[in-house]
Amino acid sequence: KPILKQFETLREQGRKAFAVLIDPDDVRLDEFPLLLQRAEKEQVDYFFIGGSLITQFHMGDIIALIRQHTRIPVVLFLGSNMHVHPAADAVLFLSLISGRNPEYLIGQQVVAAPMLKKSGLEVLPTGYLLIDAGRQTTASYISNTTPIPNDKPAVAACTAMAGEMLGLRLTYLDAGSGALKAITPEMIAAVRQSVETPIIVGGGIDSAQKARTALEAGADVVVVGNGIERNPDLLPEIAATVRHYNAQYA
Ligand code: 1GP
Repeated sequence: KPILKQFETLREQGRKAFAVLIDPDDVRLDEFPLLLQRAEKEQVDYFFIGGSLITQFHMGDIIALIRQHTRIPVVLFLGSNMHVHPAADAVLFLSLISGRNPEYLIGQQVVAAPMLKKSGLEVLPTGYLLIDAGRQTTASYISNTTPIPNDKPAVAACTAMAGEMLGLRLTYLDAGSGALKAITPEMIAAVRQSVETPIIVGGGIDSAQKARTALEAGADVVVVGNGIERNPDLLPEIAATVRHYNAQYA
């Protein structure tokens, strides 16, 4: 089933999904299979792979290991179209609609379009909103954009609405990797009320409680990267939180 359809079904049915973000730069290939076995056992729904900066060239090895150890779909989440890899299943085709830098609104996308068309990857048109994280993140530095203030849910809601009206099919609220503050439930709820698209939430989710708060506020998919890198036990904890939520409400 196409991944966009899977996300839309989550939203329709009130079910939730858990995506583990793999930053290729932080992967130690010898330890990686252990994480993969754990992810498979805990029924992680997606791997997102990417980062604003990628300095190591082993994306292909990482995807090959994922295929070897799991059946979990691989979604590229790229800071640059230089990092497209055809062995993945899909790519979040991000337009950074919280920013006012044309390069990340449409410039990069023009350059990537012909390559993506040939790649056979499923392209997921995504309105990408960077939210202030309590400190400057790599994503806002590299994109040279100002994130939406953390305490302005209406700005996020109107931005998401405009993205949906422009035809973007997913909304990604991101406080950026290693955020000090996760996105507030007020902001997630405001976006939820304003758009019909599935909502992906990530950045600074480093506890099962924060994941649960995001799900209850209206996130359809929670994304966790750094938290699991720092504490691998967080993976089963968040997986259990998502399963529990689905058993209770879906
Ligand atoms: C960042 O949404 C992701 O783009 C996840 O962030 O690494 O802080 O979990 P963390």
